[in-house]
Amino acid sequence: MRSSRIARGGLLASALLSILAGVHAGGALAADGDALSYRPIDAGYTQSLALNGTAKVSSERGENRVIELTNGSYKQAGSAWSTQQVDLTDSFETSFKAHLHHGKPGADGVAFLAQGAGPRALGGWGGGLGYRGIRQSVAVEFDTYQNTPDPSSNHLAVVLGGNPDKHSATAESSIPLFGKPFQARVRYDADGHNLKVYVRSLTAGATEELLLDQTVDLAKGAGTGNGWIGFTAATGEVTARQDIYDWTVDAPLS
Ligand SMILES: [Ca+2]
Repeated sequence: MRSSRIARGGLLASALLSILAGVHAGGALAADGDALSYRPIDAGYTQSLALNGTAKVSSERGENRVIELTNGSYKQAGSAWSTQQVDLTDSFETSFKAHLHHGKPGADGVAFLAQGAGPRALGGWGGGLGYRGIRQSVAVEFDTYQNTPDPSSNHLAVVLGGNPDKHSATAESSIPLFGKPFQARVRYDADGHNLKVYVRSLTAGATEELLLDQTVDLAKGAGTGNGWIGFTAATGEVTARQDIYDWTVDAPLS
């Protein structure tokens, strides 16, 4: 089924526009059928990204485009979704870099989501992290501000149903989420309904660490097998600039 979809090269090529960076021929996903690798921010982003609220694309890191989800003002919320939908009944992997900065300390953090609400989805500000209220979603939050339900001001969590007051799993981050850029990798194994989240400091020689290893059905959480993936972030009475860049998606096309 996946192979046959991939084989319809002409249709896929036109659907992908310029976001397609190349065919991913190796890696663990290849054993489960060919996957496609694309970078929603870096090329043709006006078509490959849906931006909402305070989110915008800038190019502050040299030639690399950056999604600026919040710009450091109060009570902001922004979201950015890949317009290329992802088959949430299949395995995929995505990695990105985040830089949460410009506050002392800053709030509130960013979240990666798989969701079925659509490319205009945007939730509440502050502790809502820009996803509160997006009911058809599974969120992985990188939370830098301790609200009442939170274990700390430097934690990760898996959250279902757009309710950041209730964590399905939490982990203290092994690196500071605020202040310095970091890389995160999210890997979903659809057969085992397993979600793994890794983080790594961008400091030379730093190693990647597995922080979340959770059973969760993304298609069920998103309420659809054909969903959107992307990011939300928010500020409140405390603020930050919250940027996402170098975002790569390896996924079978839906
Ligand atoms: Ca929080």
